Amino acid sequence: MNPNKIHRFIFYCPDRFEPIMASPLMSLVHDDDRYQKSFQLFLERSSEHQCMKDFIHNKLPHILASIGDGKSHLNVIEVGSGAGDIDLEMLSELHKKHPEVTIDNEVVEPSSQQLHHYQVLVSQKPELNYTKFTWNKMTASEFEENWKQKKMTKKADFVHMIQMLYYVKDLGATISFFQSLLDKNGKLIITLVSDKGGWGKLCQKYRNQLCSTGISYCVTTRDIRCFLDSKGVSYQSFDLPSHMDITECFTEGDEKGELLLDFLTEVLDFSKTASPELKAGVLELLRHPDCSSRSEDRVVFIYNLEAIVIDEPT
Ligand code: SAH
Ligand code: HSM
Repeated sequence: MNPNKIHRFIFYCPDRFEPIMASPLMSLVHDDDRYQKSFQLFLERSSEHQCMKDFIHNKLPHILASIGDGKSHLNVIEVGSGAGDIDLEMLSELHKKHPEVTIDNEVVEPSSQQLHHYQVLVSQKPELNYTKFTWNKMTASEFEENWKQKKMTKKADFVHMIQMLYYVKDLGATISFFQSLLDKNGKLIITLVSDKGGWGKLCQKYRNQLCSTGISYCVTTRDIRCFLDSKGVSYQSFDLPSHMDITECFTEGDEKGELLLDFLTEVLDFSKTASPELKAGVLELLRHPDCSSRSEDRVVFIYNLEAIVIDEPT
């Protein structure tokens, strides 16, 4: 076997089985400080959190209406919460829909910085007294291991994984585990970038080069849909159009542009470590009219998120 060929990630779409070559590129998520910096800048330059909030306020209330089956207590699991801003918006919609219930909230987040920000946010909101938070500083797979080791029998009414499945090795096994925790009428919500739009095109064209860093993967909701279809799991899906100002990416040596490129490619120090061909190809794709629009002197990357809603296992 060629040692340079590695299969680290299990893809579920039929066109995705060719082996991935080992690469000298490092995954951005390896370096928590730089990941958080580039994620923060990405949030400032993109409409991502706004489009998530639109989904949360306009669609989520209907999705959450049927959960709980009349119970006075709900269990929630949030995986890859980041600093918790999106999670708390969701919690607040859940509370509005079910104002009488108390909530147990398991937060699963491996970054201590992010977990700390989330804890500070919660400490500033005494109105959250209907919720008990359990802080799990760990990855999704460590959480699964712990859960199984402790032989937990608790069921969840609402599980969500917002923009985090890029960082798990086995997408299908992770989804199946969290879906298996759902109680009657429970819901699992996943969001990722969609195969439609600029990010999908970037993943499709450069998956082999960018995916070989071993810890983060070019996955889109197409991979989720392929997996769910193969298992006969039904789901609802919502398109969430978003955009990001990537103008700075095209100024050689621009510090912010480099941070944004790291986030777009998920590669640590992409500008300094990628081959000149890969860098030129990625930049060309990013500014191609299929992926971006020009407005005045700005280059705006157009992409979609997709939210996939899965019910309890049948
Ligand atoms: N859900 C938040 C954060 C998304 S960024 C939001 O939408 O704003 C992705 C998050 O996943 C980061 O906070 C990162 O620390 C976390 N993460 C990375 N690897 C993970 C893993 N294996 N399991 C769970 N979370 C992970
Ligand atoms: N590859 C990471 C894509 C992303 N993460 C978008 C959050 N938003």
